[in-house]
Amino acid sequence: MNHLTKSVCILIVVALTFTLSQSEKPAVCSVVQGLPGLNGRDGRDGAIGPKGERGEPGTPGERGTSGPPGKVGPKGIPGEKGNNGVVGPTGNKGEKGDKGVGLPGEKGQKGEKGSPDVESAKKTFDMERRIISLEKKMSWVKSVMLLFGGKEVGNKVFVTNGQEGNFYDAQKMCREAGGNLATPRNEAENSALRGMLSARGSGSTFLGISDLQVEGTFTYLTGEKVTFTNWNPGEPNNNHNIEDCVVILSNGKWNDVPCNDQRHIICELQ
Ligand code: GN1
Ligand code: CA
Ligand code: CA
Repeated sequence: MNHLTKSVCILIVVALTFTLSQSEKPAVCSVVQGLPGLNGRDGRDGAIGPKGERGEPGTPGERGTSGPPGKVGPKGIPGEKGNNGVVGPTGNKGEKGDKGVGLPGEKGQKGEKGSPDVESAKKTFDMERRIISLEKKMSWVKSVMLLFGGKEVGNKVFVTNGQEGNFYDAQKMCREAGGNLATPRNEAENSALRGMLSARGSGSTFLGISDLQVEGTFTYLTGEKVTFTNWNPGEPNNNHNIEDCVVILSNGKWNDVPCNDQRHIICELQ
C-alpha cells in the first residue's frame, strides 16, 4: 500500500469511529485493518515543463559601508610665500604709572670749574634755548600784527596803529616801536603798502626817504641813495621849493611833499 492509500484508509476509520461514537447503538466496525504493504516504486519523472518567463530584475542591494582610509600620500611642494598682512590698529594707551616716592638728595658740593670747551658748549646751549623762545614770541607777535591789519612781505611786516602825523612824528613813533618808517625796496613791498592804503579808502603815508640832506638827491634814512622808486609822473617836483619828504599814494605812486604835512603812519618791522 502506498502512502496515499494508507492515509485514506486511516481517515475512513477515524470518520467511522467518530460517527459511531455519536449514535446511541454501539456499532461494530466491519473494516479490519491489515498490515501496511511495502512501499511501491517511485513514479517516473514527469516531462520537462515549458520554460518560465524571465522574472523582473531584483532591486539593487544597499550600498556597502566605506572601506578603511588609504595610506597617507607623499608631502606636497611648499606653496609661494603669502603677502604681508594688514598692519593692525594702534594699541590702547597704557595706564599712567605710579608716582615715584624718592626724596630729593642733599645738595652736592660746588663742582670744579669746567674746561673752556664745556663752558662754551653750555653757553651755546643756553643761547639756542633763548633763540627758540624768542622765535616763538616773534611768531606770536607777528600773528597779532597781521590780525590787526599788518601786511607781511618777505621778511618784512608793515604795521599801522591808524594814527597820523608829520614825517618827524612818524619816524619817532616807528623807531620807538623797534622799527622804521615804511620803506619799500621793491615792487612787492610797494604793492603791499598800496594795499594797506587802499584798504583805508584813500590817503598816503610817509616813506623812510627824503632829500633833506641834498636837494634833489633822495636817500634812505641810513643815508644810502634810493635803489627803487615809483614816482608819480611829474614827481618829484619840489613844489613851492618846500617838498623834501616822500609819500606813497593810494594808487601806489610816489610824490614829494612838505615834511610837516599830516599823513598816515605806517612802520616796517623786520
Ligand atoms: C600837489 O596842491 P598842489 O597842486 O600845489 C602836491 C604836490 C604835487 C602836485 C602835483 C601837498 O600840489 O606835491 O607835486 O600836487 N602837494 C601836496 O600836481 O600834496
Ligand atoms: Ca625837495
Ligand atoms: Ca611834489
